[in-house]
Amino acid sequence: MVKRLVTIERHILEKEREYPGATGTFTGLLYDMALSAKLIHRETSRAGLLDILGAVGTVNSSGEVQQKLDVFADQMIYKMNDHTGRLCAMASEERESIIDIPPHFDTGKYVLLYDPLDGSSNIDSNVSIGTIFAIHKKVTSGVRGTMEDLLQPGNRLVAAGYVVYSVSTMMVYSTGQGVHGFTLDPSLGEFLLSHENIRIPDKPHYYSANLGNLSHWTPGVRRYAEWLGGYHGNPNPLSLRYIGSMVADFHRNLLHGGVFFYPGDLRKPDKPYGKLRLLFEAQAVAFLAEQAGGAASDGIGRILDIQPTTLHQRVPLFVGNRELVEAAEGFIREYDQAWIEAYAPYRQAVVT
Ligand code: P6P
Repeated sequence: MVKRLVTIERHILEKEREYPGATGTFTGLLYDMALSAKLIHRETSRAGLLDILGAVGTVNSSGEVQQKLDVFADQMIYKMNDHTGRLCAMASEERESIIDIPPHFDTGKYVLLYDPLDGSSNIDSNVSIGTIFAIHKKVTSGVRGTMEDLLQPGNRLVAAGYVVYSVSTMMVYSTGQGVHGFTLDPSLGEFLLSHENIRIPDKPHYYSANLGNLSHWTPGVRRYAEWLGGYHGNPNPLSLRYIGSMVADFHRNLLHGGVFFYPGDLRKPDKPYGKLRLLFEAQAVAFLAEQAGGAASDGIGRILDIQPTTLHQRVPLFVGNRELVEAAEGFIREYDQAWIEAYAPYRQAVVT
């Protein structure tokens, strides 16, 4: 029997019909992300054959060496979205500040924030990498977007998703109506629905963290990591899976149950907030995790309630099964008062 083939375009349209308030603009924006993903897939799947591996000799706004594919992916997403009239502004993890829509193009009522190629340091070892995106509605008056439209808490997101370039290329997104996964069929050039309404399994299997940082972690986070592995009375130890590409690590835990965490620490007392970016990494996976029945915290409270103050601000992240995220908060509350006090000034107003 021929299985019903649902392309991502059809799925988005079907979901749009369920919400008369939704407009074609929003649907078009998700199409554009799917097309960007196909074009980035094409380059990443043959990167070893092109002169597109390696670094370009420049650094991004966070001082990280840019890979040729980073720059390609960033430019691809920008060019797919700068002229559509759907956006009033963009922001990229690879660029310092707001990306204005060129003056000769119309603007729209959405803003797009994206990490074009997360985990790109893994590219030349052929390890999975990903694209992350988040979409907010414009909140300011006037035609063009401003930083205020970008610096919105995740509890106002209208959509978020990622693409994971791996054994197969998958696009996973949510518009607040559940989490849905599509697998790219390269022979058709179509993303086909393969994982409808993803829910994080109640029984977790994995934990994902860089245990190489164990010696730097705070006492509570260290005890939490030991607990996850079966110490401190935990009767259900989890398996450790970590490849240093958040999208791939998160995707595994989304499908099989588990927790990914990248905590803050006191290695540099003036930087207690960890490595991951709130707007380009944490908000999107937090939105998806909650849509799939999970949770996401900075170790103190809900990621989606944090009010951003700068575009590239970093945040500790614990994301996955709700009870595993809440356990992390418990260990931190009990053992990490010094860190909580050091982090407090960086943890801006919580917006509920
Ligand atoms: P570390 C990739 O650079 C990234 O931003 C995430 O995708 C990943 O989870 C993390 O950094 C890996 O960082 O310090 O463990 O190499």
